[in-house]
Order: sequence, then structure tokens, then C-alpha cells
Amino acid sequence: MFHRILIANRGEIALRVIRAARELGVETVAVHSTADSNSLHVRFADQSLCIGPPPSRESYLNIPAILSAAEVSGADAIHPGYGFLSENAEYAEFAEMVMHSGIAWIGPRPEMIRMMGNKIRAKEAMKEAGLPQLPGSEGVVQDERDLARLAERIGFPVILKAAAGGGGRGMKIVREKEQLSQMYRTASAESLAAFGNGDMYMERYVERPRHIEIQIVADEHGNVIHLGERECSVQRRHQKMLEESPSPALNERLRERMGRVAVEAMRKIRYNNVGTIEFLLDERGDFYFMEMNTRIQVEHPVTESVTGLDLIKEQIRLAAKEELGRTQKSITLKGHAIECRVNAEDPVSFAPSPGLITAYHAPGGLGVRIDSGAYEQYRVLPFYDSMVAKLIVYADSRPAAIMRMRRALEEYIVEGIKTNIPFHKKLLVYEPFVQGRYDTRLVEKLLADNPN
Ligand code: MV4
Repeated sequence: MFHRILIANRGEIALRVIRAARELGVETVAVHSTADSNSLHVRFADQSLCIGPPPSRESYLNIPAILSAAEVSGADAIHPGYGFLSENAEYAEFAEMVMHSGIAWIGPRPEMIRMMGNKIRAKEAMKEAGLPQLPGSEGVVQDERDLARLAERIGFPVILKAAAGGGGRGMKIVREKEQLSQMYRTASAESLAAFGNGDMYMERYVERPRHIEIQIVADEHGNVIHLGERECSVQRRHQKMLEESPSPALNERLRERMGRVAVEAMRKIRYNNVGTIEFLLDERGDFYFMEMNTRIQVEHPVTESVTGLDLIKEQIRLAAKEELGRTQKSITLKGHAIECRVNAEDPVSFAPSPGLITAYHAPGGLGVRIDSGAYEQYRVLPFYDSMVAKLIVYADSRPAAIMRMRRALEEYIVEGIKTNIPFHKKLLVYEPFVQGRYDTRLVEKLLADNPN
């Protein structure tokens, strides 16, 4: 096992990694910007080092500063968390540089990160590995002739996606032939400007999909298991707001099928550490590979709640080359978990609302978990994303989890800043949500049905 882990992140995920490391008896090193000196991750780590000024580019994205911090603190492993470098074009290079410095990398091999970072290469590899795919371009759209020919074959509507995009960035839905050229040129130019890569691919557009993702855990010795799914269809502009596990859309047969093909694919590419395979699930119950995330995700606690595994401890153990020590048979999904992302934002306009938290009281009681770096007198900074807490509830059944989440949201006191807690309270009584009958358009529909 490692002696000392440096956490290349801030906020709740830095705290989350510190908690896991401490329980494993491993020392921790926090890095922070000058704006984060009073953060809990700095307080709870064994050591902390300031790595630069508030803007992320100069601190949490500053690879040389982070590597220097690892060196001077004597860290023998680095955990990247999510966001920052783990959602950056340089993610694979960062992993590589860490390993070349003789420091263990708590994550997948750089080649895995690189492959999945290019959405076209990821699709090709996952097709080869047996994951179902939507009819599409099978590679880059070469030119305008290729474009028209492909769209004709696939049939409208189609969707154009950026090879270097992901998570909804650089996408264009095209409903008719006449819009095709224009949309393609715009999308490709925008992607080139945003990601330095104008390559586009095309897929048949699925109208009312659900976003279902399968959690994978893989060791360095070829053992791979899945931990079931997370339902992530409650999103606004590609920002997830609430996640749950299990998905109300899956039955045991479909779960077993999605999990099995996901595990087989990961075995074939010799994937290591934790990862998430994202699928689109259509109204017929057919599922298609969308993207793969090679990092721990914000919503990992719902999986922890229903499986009883600590995913961060698993990540650390796997990076230390330990064996998985669990078989697929030993994994059972029990009960139901829901996570609400509590953001410092206006519940109506969704505009960020940074500032001083003047009063704070987090809910408690059976089956309630809060992952947060917030406290009374904590200042939510404008430099970083607006998520201030994750509220996770666990109960025997979905209806009981919904009741528990409503109760917990009522107990939550956050004053001084605006939060989306009022939005979550509406969502938790919204009939399509309560029924579990929803798709990726749920939030839009809720906002249309509740004009204020
Ligand atoms: C799609 C799609 C429909 N058909 N691909 C959005 C995020 C990115 N990962 C891919 N996304 C989509 N891809 C095809 N072929 C619909 C979406 C989509 C979506 C997906 C998951 C969750 C929310 C979404 C909201 C709008 C569109």
C-alpha cells in the first residue's frame, strides 16, 4: 500500500479522497490555490501546499506545480479526483508525467485515457469489443459528400458530435437534409476552436433517450466486475442535477445484459482501475454505447450506497496492484439511493450565486449522507464550479428514498447564497419523476409545467 497520497483537486472530492486514504492508514497531501487556504481539504490533510493563485489554470490545472508539490511532500501516489485535469485534454499527459516521475497513478493507464478521450477511437474500440452501437459514420465524416451520403443511409434526424467533445459539447442535431451542410460547417469550426480538433462523427439521433451508466471496477490482474447502473437522465444543459441507483427503467434481465457486455468489453481492452460506460437507452429498451469516463464521477456515492463498496478505497487499492478480491456473484444491489447536487445558483435562472454562507445546517438521520466542503462562514468562490454539496439518501425502496430525500431537503439550511434546493423540492414531487417514467427531457418539462 502507498505511504502518502497527494490529491490534485479541491472541494468535496478532495475531502472524499482524504477520508478514504485515512481509513486505509495512508497519509494525505492537499494542494490548494491561495483562495482555498481555509478549505476543509486543507484542514483535514496531513500536509498542504499552496500551488498558485485562484484561477484554475494557474493552480489546479498547473501540472508542474502539482508535480513539484508531490516531490517536495514525498507523495508516492497521486489521485486526480474529477473535473480539473481529469476532464482536460491534458489528462492522459498528466497521468503519463506522474508515472514518469516515479509516482503511482491512481487511475487507468494513460493509453486508456487517451483512447476514451477521442470519442471516435472510443466508439471504434468499443464496437470491436462488442458493445452495441447506433447506426453511424463509423469514423470521421470526411467531407461534404461523405456527409450527405451518410445522412441518407442513416436517416434523419441525425446528430453530429465532435471527436474531441463529450458530455454534450460540440453536438448538433440535424433534422433535415437542407440543414446538413450548414450545421456540419458550424459544428466542425466550433469544435476546432474549442478543442483544437474539428473532426466530427455522425449517429442516428435517439429522440427520448435515458442516460444510463454502468460502473466498472477492474484490477491489474484481469479481474473485472460491474456495480450495476446509475440513472443520470435528470440533467439540464448536460449538467446532471440528480442521479439514482438502480434505474427505474431497468429490470434484472436488462441490467444483467448491460453489465455483462460492459465487463466483457473492459476485459478485452484490459481496462484497469474504475471507469464508467455511458449508454443511451431508447424507448424500446435497446441500449447503445455513448462514451466512457476514465475517472471517478461526481455521482459515485449512489453506487456505493446500493453495493456497500467504497469506490475510492477500491481505486487506491487497485492502483497499489492489489487484487479485486470480489467476484460478480458477490455483488448485489440492495435498496435504493438518490443523490441531489446542491449548487450555489439561482433556482430559477440557474445563474451561479457565489458568496458567503451565513448560516448552514446539513440534514442527518438514518440513510442520509452529505459529501461537502461547505460550512457556516464558508465562502463559495466564483473561480470554481458551483456545486457546494451532494446530498445522498439511501432507503429500502425507491418510494422510501424519495420520502427520505424530501425530508432531508426540508432540513437543509443554507443562507447567504442562493441554492437549487427549491428546485430539488419541486422535482421530488413532480409526478413523472415520482413515477420513474422520465427521460432526458424531464427537467425541461418540469420547468415548462412550473413557470416561475
Ligand atoms: C445522443 C442523443 C441522442 N442520439 N446521441 C448528450 C451528451 C453526450 N454524451 C451525448 N448526448 C446525447 N447523445 C444520439 N445518437 C442525445 C443526447 C442527449 C443527452 C444524453 C444524455 C443525457 C442528456 C442528454 C440531453 C440531451 C441530449
